[in-house]
Amino acid sequence: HATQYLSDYRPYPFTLNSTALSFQLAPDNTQVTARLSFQPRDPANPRDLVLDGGKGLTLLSLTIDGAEPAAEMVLRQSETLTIRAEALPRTTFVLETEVQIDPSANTAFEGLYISGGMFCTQCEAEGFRHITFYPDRPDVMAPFDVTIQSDKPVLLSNGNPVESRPGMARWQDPWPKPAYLFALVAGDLVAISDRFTTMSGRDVALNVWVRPGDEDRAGFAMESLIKSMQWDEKVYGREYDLEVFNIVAVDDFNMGAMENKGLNIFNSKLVLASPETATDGDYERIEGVIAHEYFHNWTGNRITCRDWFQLCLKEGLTVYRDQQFTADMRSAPVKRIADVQTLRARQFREDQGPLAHAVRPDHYQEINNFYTATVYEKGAEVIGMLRQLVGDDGYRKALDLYFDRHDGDAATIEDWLKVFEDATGRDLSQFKRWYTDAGTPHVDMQESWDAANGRLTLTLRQHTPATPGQPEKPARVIPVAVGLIGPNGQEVGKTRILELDQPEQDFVFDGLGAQPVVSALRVFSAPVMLNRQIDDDMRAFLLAHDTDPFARWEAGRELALSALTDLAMGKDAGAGYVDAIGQLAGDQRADPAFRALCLNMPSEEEIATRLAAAGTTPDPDRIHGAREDLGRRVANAHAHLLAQIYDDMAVPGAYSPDAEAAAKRALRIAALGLLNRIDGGDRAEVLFGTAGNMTERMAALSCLIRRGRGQAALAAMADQFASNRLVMDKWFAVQPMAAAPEDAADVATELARRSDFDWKNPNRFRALLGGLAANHAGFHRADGKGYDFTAEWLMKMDRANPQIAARMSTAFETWSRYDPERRAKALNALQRIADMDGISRNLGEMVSRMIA
Ligand code: B3K
Ligand code: ZN
Repeated sequence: HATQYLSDYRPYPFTLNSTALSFQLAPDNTQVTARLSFQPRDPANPRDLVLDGGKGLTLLSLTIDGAEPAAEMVLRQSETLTIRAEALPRTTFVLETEVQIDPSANTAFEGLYISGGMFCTQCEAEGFRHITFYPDRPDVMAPFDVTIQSDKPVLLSNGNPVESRPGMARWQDPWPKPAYLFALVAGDLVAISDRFTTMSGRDVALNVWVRPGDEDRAGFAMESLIKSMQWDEKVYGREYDLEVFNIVAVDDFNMGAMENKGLNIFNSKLVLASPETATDGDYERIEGVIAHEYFHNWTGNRITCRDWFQLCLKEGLTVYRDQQFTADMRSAPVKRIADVQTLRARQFREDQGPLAHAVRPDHYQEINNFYTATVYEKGAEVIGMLRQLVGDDGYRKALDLYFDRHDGDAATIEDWLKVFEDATGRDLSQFKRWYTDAGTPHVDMQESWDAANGRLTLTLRQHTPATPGQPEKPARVIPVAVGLIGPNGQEVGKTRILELDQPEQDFVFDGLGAQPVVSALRVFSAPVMLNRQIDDDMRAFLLAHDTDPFARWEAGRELALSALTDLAMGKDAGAGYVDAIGQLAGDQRADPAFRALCLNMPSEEEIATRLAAAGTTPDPDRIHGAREDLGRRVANAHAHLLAQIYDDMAVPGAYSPDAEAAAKRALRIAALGLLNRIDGGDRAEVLFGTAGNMTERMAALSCLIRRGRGQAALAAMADQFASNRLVMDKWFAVQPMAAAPEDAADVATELARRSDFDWKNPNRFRALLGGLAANHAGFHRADGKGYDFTAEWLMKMDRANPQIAARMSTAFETWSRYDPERRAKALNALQRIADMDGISRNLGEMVSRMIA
């Protein structure tokens, strides 16, 4: 499998003036006619026309300006079709091809496929080449004119509808776009509909299309869409640009959702929600992902990527935008803390192992393997840092210039940084390392206090551990936001952004009356690991007094992590944490969502990552034991308070997914999780039987499983929701996740034998394998059973759906940080995968990077 390099980029030798497609849909024999109007870029230098085209395409006919070229002028190779330069006119010409494809055989869900009887497409990154022969690269853009013939009642494509009668529909998309943004849907669908008037007065028809019977679960998605459209106008001045905006929910989908121009396609789990079937977390994700895909209309579609190495150009920016949106819709501090938790759990973990890569990678074998936490979440962090360095006004100016200068372009990270340089005058050449260099910087902070002169000096040092292919890491620009708190708990001066751009630097604070406590890395101003000398008393002080909510939460987190890592290494610890957490839990003035975040202990995975970063081999069983032990101590110490929180936070009346009610439920559930360690599961049993919403029912179910008394509740739920796939996905996921570590792999093995383990459905497969992988000590069971189970299923899945197999293989990405016995077992499982016959490029690349 060949490696692609960023440095090999060359513009396509032809421009594509227009694309006309015509589909005759049939499940196993769909015919696609493509009329492509090309123009050579440099007529003096004739070039072959190379089109991408997957193995599944059968070429029925090909003409150039209406005439068939000589057979030897057309060359079919396994993934391309080449037309020799000699057969091509020197000016504009029309290439027409007719191909046959078989959507019913498409189990990879890439290109045109069938889900629940409905035709749908997924083209990003390189799926369009499985539909017809085409220059399938993001820098080749054209307006599309699409005709669909089918007996399905609803026929959709990108752009505006121009013609429609029974059996036929025609759509035109005036905005030139790359093939990855193409979409087509044909099915028996119903819509919930609304309208939106844009800031300049254009009227837009909005539809959320679902299967008949699901309409009553689509309302929240529509509300979220309208909020997103309003927000992008208000905050970024960006208006929608077509007559219609369609969203379609499908059951078989490789990821969350896709931003196809004017026709977003969504995994049904990110559209459908009702209080009985969806949790607060599901509602928040739906709102965020609807916004994310909508925001892509400007950051992704109007301005796209020159090549796939630039993926973070659209993804990092769009994640940054959807994070801002959620912060505005809900609580900004709570959102920031949640985003940092995700970043640490997924991106720091990725950066620590063999899959570490730069936000803008410079080589790949399979681009679908790079839709990662690094490209997305760290890509968003990099933008947040840029904003801190240039200020809010600078950010706004730069974004205005970006939209102005690059509308209609396929752009690069260089273009992006240049608009910031031109708008603000700041030199960003060193900052660019955040895009090109992999790895999480470690920042050490030392304080020295000069009492005679009232002067505090902070010495900051940075060091980034080596990552695959990048042994040396030069210093980066790291914005470190610092506040000072006086002994009385009062803030001393304003938060300062220290710009650390050397390996080591001193920052001086003068004119201080008494030694302050330093609140460092406020708002998590940079995606780094901060090491500072600080004792538990100072942490408790920050937890009580810090005015920056992130730093305040972080102080509690640090207390928990230091206790847990000490306990996991057999030391006695935790008393300070148990006290401090009780005070915070009882702090009535604090937002319930914030208190819930503080009550949730760090995950076992996070403890393992922390230990590994400090050079200690994590022991999954001891980590599990330490966390159980500390949780029980917190519950025993504060049983009365927790029980009171549990009762007080019950939300009476009808369920509403709003942030305030969700916050109360979150705190209630956090209290339940702790109490469940000492009440034998009694509260959970009552709650499961009485809760009127899925948020509390799932929490109760998970608690019951943890106490070994989940059987009746599981049976009741399977009975009630047998025909609701999304609920049954939760049912499949929670069992291996909440099982005792020694049972998790057996539970998963048992579930995989069920007839409703429809493993080819990506959601179902992710539920089971992801549920096991989320049970840290269960997946890393010492006898290797977790590894073997996962490896067997990855090999099976790879033959049907390589993207899903590759994605789920990241369960192994940390394998090399464990003890020699586990390492040997994990490596053995990975080696078996690597040796399999006909392994896909997707899984092949992942496994070879992991065992390199
Ligand atoms: N752009 C799509 C992701 C496509 C993934 C292809 N393997 C969804 C999103 O990020 O908005
Ligand atoms: Zn995206």
